[in-house]
Amino acid sequence: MDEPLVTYELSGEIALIGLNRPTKRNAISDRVVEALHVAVERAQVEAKAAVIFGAGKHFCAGLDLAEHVEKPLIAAVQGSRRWHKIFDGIERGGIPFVIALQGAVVGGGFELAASAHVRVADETAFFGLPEGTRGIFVGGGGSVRIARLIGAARMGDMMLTGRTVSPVQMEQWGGVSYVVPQGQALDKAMELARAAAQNAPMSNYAIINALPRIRDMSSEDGLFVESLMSSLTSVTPEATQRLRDFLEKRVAKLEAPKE
Ligand code: 1HE
Repeated sequence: MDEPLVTYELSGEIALIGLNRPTKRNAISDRVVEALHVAVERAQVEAKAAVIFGAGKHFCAGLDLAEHVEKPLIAAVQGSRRWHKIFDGIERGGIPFVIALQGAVVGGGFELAASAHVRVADETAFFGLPEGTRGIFVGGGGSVRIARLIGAARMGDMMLTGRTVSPVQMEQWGGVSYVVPQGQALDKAMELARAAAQNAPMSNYAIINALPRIRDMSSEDGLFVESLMSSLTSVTPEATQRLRDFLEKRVAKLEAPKE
């Protein structure tokens, strides 16, 4: 039997979703993006958080260029809209997605990473947007998500010059939140996903769904929606219990970071 293009495994409350086309550097073909969609939908039902990773030395080489050559215009537009829908299901689904990055995080691979909620890179990771070099443009939501993460000027620089960016630089730009030693991105991503899975599901839902929407609102509308979300989450039985647990000293206090 053929290896699946995307692997899926449930580890306790965490869904592990793996791009599994290492011989093509996990390039995203139409079939890969559909298999990713199935896995993401399944995770929303079965898991409290999910981790996406790429098999092999590279996270993802982006769009499958072999499949893209001479694609009819309408198929290219529809393909891009499909990526939007599927990546939106990650960004604005119901559970936190943590992404583990190594090697190439390129083009559509970077766009996929930008749709997750937490990004962890190991020190082998490098980020590139070679669309300019290839004669195309981003089509997987990057002009919105990557531009908002790192700034349109930096994104434009990467696209125009074809430069690659180190994980340390990307962390300074806000494109990743953690840089870990080689080979440790998946473990760190699992640790973070397990931590996020402990939150009240309603809080996670609010964080995932309200934050990107509030970002797109005026300050006045954003503050109003914040008040609604804040009161909505605080009246859940889970919030009442968690607040009592703290007041009655049944849970650990926050600590200063160790590093
Ligand atoms: C591919 C792809 C791909 C590799 N589509 N087949 N993405 C890019 O412009 C990145 C192009 N790829 C690379 O620059 C390099 O492959 C890597 C730096 C990622 C990895 O290098 P390396 O030396 O480990 O691998 P390789 O020998 O270049 O590639 C191994 C195989 O994967 C080879 O196929 P083979 O049959 O000759 O073995 C490559 O052709 C194949 N391969 N990358 C198809 N991308 C929604 S719009 C998003 C727009 C974009 O994503 S633009 C960015 C496209």
